[in-house]
Amino acid sequence: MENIAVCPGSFDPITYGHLDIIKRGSKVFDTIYVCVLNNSSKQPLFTVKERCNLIQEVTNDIPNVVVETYQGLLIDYANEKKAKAILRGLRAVSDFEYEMQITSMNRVLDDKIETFFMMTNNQYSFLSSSIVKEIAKYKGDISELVPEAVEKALNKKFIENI
Ligand code: COD
Repeated sequence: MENIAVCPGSFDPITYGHLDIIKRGSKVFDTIYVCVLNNSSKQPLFTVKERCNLIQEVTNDIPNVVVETYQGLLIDYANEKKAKAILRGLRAVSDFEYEMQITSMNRVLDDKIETFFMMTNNQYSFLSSSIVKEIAKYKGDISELVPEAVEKALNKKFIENI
């Protein structure tokens, strides 16, 4: 039986931290559905389509990764995909409370789907989409933080928004 995982997030935009979790996860699971979902507490900079296109571009070389979007509950999407697992990344203790809350809530909604956590690579433990956007906004160097395609998209976005 195929081991399917969903790697959900806002990915606004995808960073090397996200990409590291997706790459490492792709060695453990047969298929990973990277799904762009709505986080109602965040105001995205990129449209869903832009975010999906960027993820697609930077994961093109990983054959068992599929990029999609979904309007609705993560757990419903995971069931549609027949996923056994939800894959999340953990950076610092500060992530823990939030992750525990959504994991517990997802388990209330469906206790057959397990959430798996992968510790961030030390190199990316400080990295978040918000920090990258902040640095890009003020024209700082983000080349070590995001793939080139994302860097270009961010620079374009901030030029457009001036
Ligand atoms: N290193 C390792 N992991 C990282 C790094 C890094 N540097 N940066 C981010 N990550 C991890 C995050 O910890 C997270 O696990 C994942 O990557 C995605 O991060 P984000 O910030 O892009 O995504 P979130 O946290 O905003 O995603 C939240 C969801 C969109 C998944 C959530 O809101 C959701 O499920 N929405 C759908 C509606 C729903 O089902 N709601 C009920 C939830 S109980």
